[in-house]
Amino acid sequence: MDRRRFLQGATIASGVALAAKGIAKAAPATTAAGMVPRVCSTWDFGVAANQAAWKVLAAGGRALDAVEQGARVPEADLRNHSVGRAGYPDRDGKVTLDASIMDENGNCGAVAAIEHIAHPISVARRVMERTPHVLLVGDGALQFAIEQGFPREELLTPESEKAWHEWLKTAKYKPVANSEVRSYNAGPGGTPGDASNHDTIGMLAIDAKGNLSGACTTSGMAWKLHGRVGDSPIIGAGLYVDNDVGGATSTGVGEEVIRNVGSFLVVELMRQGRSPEDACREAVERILRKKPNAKDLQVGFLAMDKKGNVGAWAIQKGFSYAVCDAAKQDALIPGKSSY
Ligand code: SD4
Repeated sequence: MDRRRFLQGATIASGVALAAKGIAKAAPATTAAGMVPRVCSTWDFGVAANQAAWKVLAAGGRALDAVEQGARVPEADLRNHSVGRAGYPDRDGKVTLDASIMDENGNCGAVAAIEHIAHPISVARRVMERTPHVLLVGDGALQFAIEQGFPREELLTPESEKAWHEWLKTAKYKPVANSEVRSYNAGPGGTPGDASNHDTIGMLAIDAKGNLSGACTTSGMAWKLHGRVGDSPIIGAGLYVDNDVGGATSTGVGEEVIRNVGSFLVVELMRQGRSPEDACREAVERILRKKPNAKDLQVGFLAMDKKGNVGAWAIQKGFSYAVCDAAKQDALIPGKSSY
């Protein structure tokens, strides 16, 4: 059945892609059910990712297809050293990627520490739709991806390799807050030494039927120990969606998010009546209460509730998130923060 459902999904997705070409702007601002199709995602690079997702939503497509298509944009972007191809490697020079996806029915799939596959978000979706499992890791995830027809590729670009060699000169591991914003703005040929560490794309969408889905994909913390897995592929930590309540995703130092099961916490706080922003703030403050010196790190949460309201909160200034709907397709919003 999984195969049948997947094939149906593929047919719908390609129909959506065709339809999207012509009518992206014709999307309803609200649907008959009063729902507002909308997509949001973390960091500046979320703007371009949202626009790809919006094409799916604008054509009446499913939020799940939207977040997959959106997440694939930074995965393919060579200027982005924290997601997908061109992601900075671990301390051994290996690019290992983490990704997760979750749909409106509570189905989820993830891959962790996968090498040589440029679009881990799509492998995560295959794990969800074609296996009885939730998470595949390392060589097993790569083997599954190859069996599924994903090409095996070298993901370490000359620029990333150069940055790694620079890092090896001191080989200090110290996560830097908001690093990717600086490196991304530097563009191709920008100073790689400036862009030490991280920044994930987490994306949440609500479609015209009022269904929510989310995706999260990253190369994790640059220069990490080989085999280190962050929050992004851990359902409940880096991503969580409950179609009755809302969804949440995170970016920043994954260890702090995992310790507090951050995204699940944000959704549960929304279930208790908190707004998305308030829920994100409380999750950040819980991290800070449990570990006050986490104030020197960055963690940001982004949430969307069942009505499509979006909110975010981060430990430190510098976090940003992008929101896209029928009214405005390129909004970039500075995240509020505790410090
Ligand atoms: C991780 N949360 O692997 C990811 C990295 C990240 O902003 O988002 N950095 O811990």
